[in-house]
Amino acid sequence: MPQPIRITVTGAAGNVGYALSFCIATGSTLGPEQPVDLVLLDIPPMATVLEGVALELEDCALPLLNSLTVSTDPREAFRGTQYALLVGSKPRTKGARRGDLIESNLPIFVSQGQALNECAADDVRIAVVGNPANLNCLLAQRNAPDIPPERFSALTRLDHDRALGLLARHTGVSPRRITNIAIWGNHSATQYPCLQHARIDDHRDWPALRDETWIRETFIPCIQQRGAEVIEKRGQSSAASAANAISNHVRSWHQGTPEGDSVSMAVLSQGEYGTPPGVFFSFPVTIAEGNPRIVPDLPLDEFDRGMIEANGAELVRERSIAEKILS
Ligand code: NAX
Repeated sequence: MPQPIRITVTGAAGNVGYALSFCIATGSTLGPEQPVDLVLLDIPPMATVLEGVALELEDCALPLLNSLTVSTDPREAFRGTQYALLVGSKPRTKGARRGDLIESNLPIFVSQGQALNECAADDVRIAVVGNPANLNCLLAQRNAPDIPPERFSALTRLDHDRALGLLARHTGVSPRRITNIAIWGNHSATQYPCLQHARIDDHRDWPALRDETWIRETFIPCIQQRGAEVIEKRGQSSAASAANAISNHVRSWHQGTPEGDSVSMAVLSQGEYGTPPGVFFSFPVTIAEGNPRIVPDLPLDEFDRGMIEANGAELVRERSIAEKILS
C-alpha cells in the first residue's frame, strides 16, 4: 500500500462536502489502492454536524480511511494537506444573483488562500468549488504567493460531465465512447459547452456532432441552465453529482488523462486562445504527472471565439467587482 495522502474538504457539513467525504473515504476519488488521511473542515456553528459526519464515516469501517480529523480551524485543517478541496461557502439559492455570491464568499477564499500558503504541504493541489468558483480560485491563489499558480484550479467538471451525459443520451451511446468534450470559460450561465472537437468512437462522423441547430438551441442552453434546473426541481443546488464531479476532477489531476482525451478545468489564463490573462478560465486540458496542460492549437470558428470572448469579459468584470470590494 502507498503512503496515505492527506486531503482536506472544506464545508464538509454541507450538502456537497458530505457526499464528497464518502467518495474520498471509499476510494472513488484517489483509487482503490490509495489510503487517505481525511480532514473535514467547517465553521464553528457546524461543529456538531461535522462530528455526525465523522460518526457515519467511522460506521462504514472503510479500509482506505487511514485517519479522520474534524476541525473548525483552517490552519489546523490545511496543515500538511496535499489536496485542498474548497467547497465551503454560501450556495446559490433560488433567485439569488451572482453579485450577492461574490460579496458573501470573497472573504472566505482570501483567508483560506493565506492559511494554505502558511500550512499546506509543498506538493499541495487546490481545487475550488464554492461559487463563484473561478473568481474564488483567483482570490485564493493571489493570497498564496508561495504556492505555484498551476497548483490551483476551479471546478468545471460538473458542467463537463453534464455535457457528456446529455450527448450520450441524445446519441444513445455510452459516455465511455465519447471524448474531447470541452467547457470553456466561467462556471456560470455564460460558459461555453463545446462539441466542436468532440469525438465518438474516435471520429466526428456523427450527425449530432454537426447538428448546429441542436447544438446551439438545445445542447448549449441546457448545459448552461442545468444547475438552475436542478435547484428549481430539488429546491437545493446539485450535491451528489457535484461530489462525483469533484472526485473525477481530483482523480484526473492525480492519475492523469487517458491518451487522446482531455478534461475541462479552470486554470490561470496566460492569454491562451485570446483569453484575458490573470483569470481562471476553463479550458480543455490534458494532465500528466499532476500537471495540467491546455490543449494547444484547436481550430476555432467565429461562434467559438464569440463565446470565449463573452466568458473572458464576464470573468474580467467579476474580477473588477472583487478588486473594488477589496480596495
Ligand atoms: P451547503 O450550504 O449545503 O454547504 C456549505 C457548507 O460550507 C456549510 O456547511 C457551511 O457551514 C460551510 N462553510 C461556510 N463558510 C465556510 C468557511 N469559511 N469555511 C468552511 N466551511 C464553510 O452548500 P453546498 O450545496 O454544499 O454547496 C457548496 C458550494 O459549492 C456552493 O458555493 C455552491 O454554489 C458550490 N457548487 C459549485 C459547483 C461547481 O460546479 N463549481 C457545483 C456544486 C455546488 O453548487
